Amino acid sequence: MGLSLTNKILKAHLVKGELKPGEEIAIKIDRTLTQDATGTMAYLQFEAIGVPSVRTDLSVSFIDHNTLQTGFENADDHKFLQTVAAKYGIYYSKAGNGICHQVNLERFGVPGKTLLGSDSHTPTAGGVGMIAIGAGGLDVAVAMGGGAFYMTAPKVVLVKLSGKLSEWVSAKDVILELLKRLTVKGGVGKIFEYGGEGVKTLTVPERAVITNMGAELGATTSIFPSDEKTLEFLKAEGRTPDYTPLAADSDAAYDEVIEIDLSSLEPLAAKPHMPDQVAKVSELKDIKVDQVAIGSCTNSSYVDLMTVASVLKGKKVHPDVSLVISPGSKQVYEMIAKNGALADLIASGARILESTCGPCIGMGQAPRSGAVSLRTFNRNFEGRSGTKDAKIYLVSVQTAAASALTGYITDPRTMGKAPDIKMPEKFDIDDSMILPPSTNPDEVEVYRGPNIKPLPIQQKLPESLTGKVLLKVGDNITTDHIMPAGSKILPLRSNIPAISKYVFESVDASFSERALKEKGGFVIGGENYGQGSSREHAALAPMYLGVKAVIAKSFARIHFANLINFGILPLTFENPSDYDKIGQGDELYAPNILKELGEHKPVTFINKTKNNEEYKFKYNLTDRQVKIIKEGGLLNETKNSN
Ligand code: MIC
Ligand code: SF4
Repeated sequence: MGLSLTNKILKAHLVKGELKPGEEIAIKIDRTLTQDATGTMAYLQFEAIGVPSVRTDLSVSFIDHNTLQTGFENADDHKFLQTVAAKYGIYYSKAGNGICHQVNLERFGVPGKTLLGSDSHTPTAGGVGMIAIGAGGLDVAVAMGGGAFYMTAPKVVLVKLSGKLSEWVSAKDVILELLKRLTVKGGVGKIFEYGGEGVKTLTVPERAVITNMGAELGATTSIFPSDEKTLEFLKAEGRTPDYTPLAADSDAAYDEVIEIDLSSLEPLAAKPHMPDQVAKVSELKDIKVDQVAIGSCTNSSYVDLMTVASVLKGKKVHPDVSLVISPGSKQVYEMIAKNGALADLIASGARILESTCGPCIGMGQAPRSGAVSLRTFNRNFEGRSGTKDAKIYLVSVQTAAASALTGYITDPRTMGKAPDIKMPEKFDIDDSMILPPSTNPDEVEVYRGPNIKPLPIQQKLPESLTGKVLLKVGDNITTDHIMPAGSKILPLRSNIPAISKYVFESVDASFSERALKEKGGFVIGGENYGQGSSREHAALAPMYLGVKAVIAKSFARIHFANLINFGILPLTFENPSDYDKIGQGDELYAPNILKELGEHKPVTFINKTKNNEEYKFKYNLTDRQVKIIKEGGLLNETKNSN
């Protein structure tokens, strides 16, 4: 049996373990990516590791999340990131140059390489044939220091595409179809590899829409082969030498196969409040729309914005709709400005924002109370837009543009002939906003503003644990629930004592105060706990508040790793019905936790509130991970083993 493309790349980068699904493996990381909201912590951790310069082929620090600058915090962080980059051999993409994943695809994506990014949508680069994985900042810091990345060897799923997308149907509808079939936890432990005849019909930016939102399946990553379309894209980006053709062996073995006939798809939308609540746009047609937001790392490429401009040209946005647009990169922005499409967008009544994440992460443009907002983004978790009761639908640019004109959710197929926009043969290239590292690193002094606070340190795991159940939650809790973002909270990412006040704010605003008062405790969760973003603050801030273990039905991949990295035990129920027996406020006691972990036995918890009822909790941890937990996290473990 031959190899899948995924396993070919993983095999070429394997430094430890065996490529058997479920086994722990370690891979060499060629490149890293950070963004400003996770980057400050990642670089503080990198500094703590203490190597003089990054040991990757290439590391890039992007500024794209925290650009609202309503106070000194963001600007201070940017200066910190710029000086750290200059000192340690890292390229620095300035604020305004674009969203990390879009710029990375345009300027840095190289088939066959591995990329680790401190952002969950790092898999976007799978559109150009990379194995690109999202991780917590600490894992990225370790990779920058030359360390391998530990992960569970994934199952490889072949998504076999046939046919061709119809008019007005787009790549966004392909990934929404998969989300409909598989749900937000359907991809956990898997890599989605695209193949089949249909692949040839998709350009790299279209492929990147699909790999980007593979993150919403909970997948480790997604990848397309590197073929003539990849060459076309790299050539248009002036990077022909970066091209290598890459494909799976013709007799490659896969753990699962899913078939999608592109010709059979129609416009789809994810309804509030989860990306897998997918319905046909044609069935949502009487819903009135208050806001339309176009952009994000999913849908902000040149062809996407040209499509929107072409639909809006000569027409006006509906009087009851606020249309906001953020181009994905300076390259896209400049090109639509030069060719007049930007003027068409402005003339139609669109509000044009800068090239950043913006409304996607609640940095401005929060909709009105109870609003319906159509977004071309990738996540519609409750409250993420900045308005708790807003109803967010995730759609394609075609559906967004059509609806902006009519004021109702509109199937774009009712709009007549679809625009026929081609990817340009040559993109405009100007890398002047990507600053190379200093040639005199010793002379660079790292700037640290008052918002940069030292890293909190976790204690070693004691022999026994005791504490209250601080919170009990249900299924699919996202890291946006655990550690919200938005314009008020995001600027505090480099200040853990300050940001920890907002942990679980939208679920239970008294959480942080109670946790501090009780000197920590436990959290009980349902299925897929910690899905969504890679933000390690969803582990770091609870750690600061004294959370010792999270006991859930199952965990999402990145959050699971982040909990371990910060010394919080991720436990699962040996007997699933115990979930119902434990209540919020119950006092739990784990008398022998250290010993049981050492012996790889399930851990025993006693519920003092419920007549000393006894529970057994499991943990799917390797020896390496148990050691990290015992030491109180990866940084302690790394320091102690040096
Ligand atoms: C997101 O889309 O939620 C973010 C903001 O990009 C996060 C990273 C972060 O929280 O800083 C992600 O997806 O990893
Ligand atoms: Fe930025 Fe949104 Fe993409 Fe996250 S999902 S990187 S916030 S654009």
